[in-house]
Amino acid sequence: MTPTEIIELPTGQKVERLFINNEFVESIDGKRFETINPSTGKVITTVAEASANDIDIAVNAAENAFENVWKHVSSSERGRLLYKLADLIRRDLKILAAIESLDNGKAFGVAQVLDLPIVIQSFEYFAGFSEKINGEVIDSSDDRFLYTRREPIGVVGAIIPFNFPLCMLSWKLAPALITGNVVILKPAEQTPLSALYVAKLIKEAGFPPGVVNICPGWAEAGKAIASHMKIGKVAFTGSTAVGKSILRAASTSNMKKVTLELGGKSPTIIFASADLEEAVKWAHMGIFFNSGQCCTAGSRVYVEESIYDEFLEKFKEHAASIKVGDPFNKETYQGPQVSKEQFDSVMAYIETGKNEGATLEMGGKRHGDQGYYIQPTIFTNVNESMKIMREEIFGPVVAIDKFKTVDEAIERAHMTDYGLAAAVFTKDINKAISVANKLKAGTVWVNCYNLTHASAPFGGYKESGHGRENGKNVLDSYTEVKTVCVNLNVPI
Ligand code: TXE
Repeated sequence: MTPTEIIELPTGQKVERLFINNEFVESIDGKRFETINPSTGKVITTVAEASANDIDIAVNAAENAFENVWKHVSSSERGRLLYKLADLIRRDLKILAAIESLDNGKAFGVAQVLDLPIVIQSFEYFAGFSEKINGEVIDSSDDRFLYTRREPIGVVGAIIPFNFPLCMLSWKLAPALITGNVVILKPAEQTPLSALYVAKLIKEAGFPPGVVNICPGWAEAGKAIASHMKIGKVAFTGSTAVGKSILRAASTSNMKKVTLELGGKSPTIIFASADLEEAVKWAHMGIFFNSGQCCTAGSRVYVEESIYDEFLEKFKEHAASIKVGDPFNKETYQGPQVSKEQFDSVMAYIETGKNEGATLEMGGKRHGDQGYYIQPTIFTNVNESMKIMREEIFGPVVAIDKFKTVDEAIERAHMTDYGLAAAVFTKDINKAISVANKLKAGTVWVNCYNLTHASAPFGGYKESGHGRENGKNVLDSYTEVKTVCVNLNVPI
């Protein structure tokens, strides 16, 4: 069975259109765009492209669904629908993992055991909040009765990137739906296919028409969401530059609420007291997982001077053992970059690193002769004035340097505009906790990397974002709190 057949398998029906009101429809102007297989550079298929007009139609469908149907659906029923969707995703896990690999290039084996379980976990975790999202009674004075209600915002927008198409979809849809909102979701232009397959499952699960609308498209569709007057909240994951433009669009339109999960330049700090084998393994996962296309990528590794040489040797050995290649090959760990643009951008950073005077220890070249593969690449002799130490590269490129003291490690870790994640490796628990407490990052991993859970808040300090996703706190960003004040100072 080829991956393309897998996409068409379950019903034989074509899904590469906009999903509005539980129907797959062409865009108003009939425009379509190509989605490319990054392993070969060849077109997989074409997909309907949403314009601002299509977003408007989707918003009206969503608003109608909210006012006339979804608002009146009980919290327990919303939870049941999310559990049902999770079950359908579990049933079709292999199909979804295959679509994800085909469109994004990530290893099929990894998508099966990491991406898809995260998606299911997200829907089930948030389904568990059904009937548990409550207001409170506030004890004030005898002449007043005060209580709060947690109400849905209404129509919310979600704009997601190419690196984890299904995980990002679930992180946005699940909290939005359990809190009673309706959604317009725009997948990334590079990876629209898995979201459209989920659209089919949403219909099959029994969500009423208009509750979830999925509109593939480019920046125009994203801008239309960010500036739409009827959208009350937008959740975005992507670049910091676009995140800033979304904040501007929100402020000049209807002051919609905004949560942003943006880029990073995360430091990994490895102390001499670390278990070296473990540190090598996790630091490796920190940067090379998902071909380096992770917002949390541990792209700056700082190693305590006394173990630097040994660490570097082992890290290089490990990197040399990475199987780069066809995502559908069982042995593959690292697939291609998602697109020609991303490939070119990462290769340009590698050239910059060389020109800036960093030492290219390993890699630095294209892998193979077709598709967008890049060799695992290691730079040493780096400093924070270099572009490769300041900017998000979003590829399998790591910079490794040595440090002498704890203070130096923390100071250099902070030499970035970002603050999404960081990692600390040591067997000294006191050192681990005190360094973790000092680091300005939304997540600090100790003796591990990239482990997320639906229950753990995720987001960034500084230019890595606004607000948090996951965990129970995210529910606040999808609800309005209403205070009701009843005057008891009346004759009875
Ligand atoms: O991101 P964009 P791109 C970083 C990473 C990467 C770089 C560029 O460094 O190399 O961003 O990637 C939509 N208004 N991250 O170009 O442009 C777009 O269609 C509204 C980090 O893919 O930010 C897509 O759906 N929406 C990151 C989404 O925004 C707009 C993940 C992300 O695209 C828009 C991805 C606009 N003006 C990239 N312009 C992370 N945090 O994990 C584009 N979009």
